[in-house]
Amino acid sequence: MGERQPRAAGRLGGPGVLGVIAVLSAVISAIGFAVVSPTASSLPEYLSQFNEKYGTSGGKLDSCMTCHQSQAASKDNLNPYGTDFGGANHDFAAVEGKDSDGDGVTNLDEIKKGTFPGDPADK
Ligand SMILES: [Ca+2]
Repeated sequence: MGERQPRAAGRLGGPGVLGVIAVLSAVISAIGFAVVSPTASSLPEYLSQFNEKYGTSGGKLDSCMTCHQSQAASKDNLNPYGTDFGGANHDFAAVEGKDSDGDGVTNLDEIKKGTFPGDPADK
């Protein structure tokens, strides 16, 4: 029973590498959180009101893209529907009859059909 196994694992730094990976992923997720949360802070309130009103929760329109031109939502990148909605003091009903993106389909019809009311390429 004189077998001796070289402790190669120690030399390769097994636990050390895992530790570095753990720290790195923690840092990366912290950065991701810091970048994402401020831009999204104002929006979820209206998005949840939208979902509640139209029953769109979990669907395609349950998205920043409903009112913004990108997922990085800010008030500087509102799409035509978001602009109209803001201009109507955030009254959904007030903009239902409009065709904000000018594609010939009213906002309410687009919402019912599950297309973006602020994207003329989607109707
Ligand atoms: Ca439309």
